[in-house]
Amino acid sequence: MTNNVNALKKLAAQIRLGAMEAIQARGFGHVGGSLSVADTLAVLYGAILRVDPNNPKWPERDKMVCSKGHAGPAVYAALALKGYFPYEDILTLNQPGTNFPSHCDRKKTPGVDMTTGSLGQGTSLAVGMALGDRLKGRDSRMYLIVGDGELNEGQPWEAFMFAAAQKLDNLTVLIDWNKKQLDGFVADINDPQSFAAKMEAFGFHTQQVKGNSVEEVLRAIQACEEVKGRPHAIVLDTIKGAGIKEVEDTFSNHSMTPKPEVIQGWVQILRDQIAAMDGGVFDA
Ligand SMILES: Cc1ncc(C[n+]2csc(CCOP(=O)(O)OP(=O)(O)O)c2C)c(N)n1
Ligand SMILES: [Mg+2]
Repeated sequence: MTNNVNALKKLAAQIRLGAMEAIQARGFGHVGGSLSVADTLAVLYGAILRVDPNNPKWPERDKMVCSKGHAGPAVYAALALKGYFPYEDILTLNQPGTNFPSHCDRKKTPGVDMTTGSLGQGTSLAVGMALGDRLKGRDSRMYLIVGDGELNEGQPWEAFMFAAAQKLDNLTVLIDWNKKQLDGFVADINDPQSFAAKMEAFGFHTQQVKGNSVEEVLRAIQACEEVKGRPHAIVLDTIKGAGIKEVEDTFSNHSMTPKPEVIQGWVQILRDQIAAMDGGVFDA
């Protein structure tokens, strides 16, 4: 665990690299939404989560639900770097018989706390788990990642309302506001206006930060620990495809099938970035 910003930046780059190497091995996958959330995963697994990779089902652990389950490649990279399983395993992403399916599956992958992928359902599940922890008297925290396009669904809003009514202050909702969903801009498809204003109105302690800045995400998550009696929401102002300029600049960057030489180029960019970074080696 580390609070060192340089180490967290490096971990974020390593998560991006892991996600891209896994997608490279399969030939296609969810590139944009894996990259936008890498910094948040680095902060969670590098600095925040009380977990034990040797005992993934430890009941007192903090939990992480990635409701945008298609960001599996980034989640798997974070878990591998944290020490849940060998890094090479994630290179079986989405292959027949793999334990690393395209979308997160708690029955297959150690460290995955909830099966997700059918968008809109993860919030209800995470709220139920957070409530369950409270009823059992555990001091565990729940961190939930939702997509901005995912919030087109009605179900999360029902669960947000319930979480606030229950004063679930062990819940932190991280909204990956990367402005795009599968086939276009969120604002064009079903304009959410301000997520921050909505979450505040629902009764959440709400912050909005630059979500591709590990410093800002770290500070915001730490600030949640000081606020009692309300669930927390952090709107992550991110870029879909963050960290690889060519992907950021590609309009359709949701699920991509890059030519082998193209994805090899992205992998090399990330390897070069990591080699040039100080911040030491991440110590799980
Ligand atoms: C209920 C449901 N409808 C449709 C899909 C197909 N789908 C997968 S990802 C996606 C877009 C999600 O957009 P967003 O939540 O913004 O994710 P991100 O931008 O972070 O990739 C869609 C429509 C799904 N997985 N579940
Ligand atoms: Mg999105």
